[in-house]
Amino acid sequence: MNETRHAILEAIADGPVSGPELADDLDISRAAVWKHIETLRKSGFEIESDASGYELTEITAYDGPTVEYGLEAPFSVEYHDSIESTNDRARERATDGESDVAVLADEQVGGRGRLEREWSAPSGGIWVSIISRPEITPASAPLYTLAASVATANAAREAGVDARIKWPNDVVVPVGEDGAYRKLAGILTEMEGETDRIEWLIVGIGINANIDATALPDGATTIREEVGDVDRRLFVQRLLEAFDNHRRDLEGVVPAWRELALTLGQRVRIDRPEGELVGEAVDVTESGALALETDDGRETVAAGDCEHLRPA
Ligand code: BT5
Repeated sequence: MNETRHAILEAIADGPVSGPELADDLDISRAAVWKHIETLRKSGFEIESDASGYELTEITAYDGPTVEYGLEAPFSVEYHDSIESTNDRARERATDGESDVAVLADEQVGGRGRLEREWSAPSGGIWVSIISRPEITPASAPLYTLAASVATANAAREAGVDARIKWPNDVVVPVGEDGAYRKLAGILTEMEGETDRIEWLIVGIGINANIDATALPDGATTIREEVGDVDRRLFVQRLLEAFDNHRRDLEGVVPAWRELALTLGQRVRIDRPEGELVGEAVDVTESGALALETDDGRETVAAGDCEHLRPA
């Protein structure tokens, strides 16, 4: 956000400050103060004004400036009411050389899952794609996906949802005790680079927030369905802050992931290009691969679709 507008918000957040006082403190004209206040109001900051001055009373809007305001992570936020796919837009910005941008949308009309599957993303959800330029090898990139699922699950848990993680990238809500679940969020990581170096990495996170589950495919759940609507602005801020913390401490990601894993201890079937594998999921390795105990011994899988099987 524009620095002057940010300074105005900080000043008027704790009580009324007069226009002349703001103009003096910021070394701008009174007319400029008024213009900035109008711009802020249009961005969704509710600013009251009376004889004692301007006061920030509420932030109701969900958009770029309101998400950036108060965000304790280094991301600039680009917001769209409606977009094809936030991952596609983030790709464009990453290709232009940018980093630490979060592309956010209220609705996606061409949302993508993994392997070109469709992702339903109606208005009311949280659809966000974050650009990073990490100094890690592509082999460690899955840690970014795990970091995003840990950040998502914990943000949902803070909102009161019993969110857990299904390997590798689904945030789910368990149904009963036998490993069944409904899907709350999915993550799509895409990157560009060479064998030993990542140019850019985009983590796309889709969270079914303030949406009726009936608007989504079978097997999906939403935050609305589980606990009622959330303040998406605060939710995204917690999500971006947690993700930023995890990417700065990649060694802590797998231990944090294990704590939330619904998959460990389950009998699973992994569908992968080389063929399917059935066994008990026993651990996740340091690089995020799933370790399975199969009839033929221990196997590790780096990628694939995972299905929880009902106990025999
Ligand atoms: C994923 O794929 O779970 C990754 C989803 C990533 C979405 C985000 S939103 C922001 C960013 N921009 C994008 O365009 N994408 C990312 P996958 O594991 O392949 O799961 C896809 C499958 O989940 C579909 O085939 C459906 O069966 C199901 N599905 C589709 N939409 C869903 C939804 N909203 N909630 C739960 N399940 C859904």
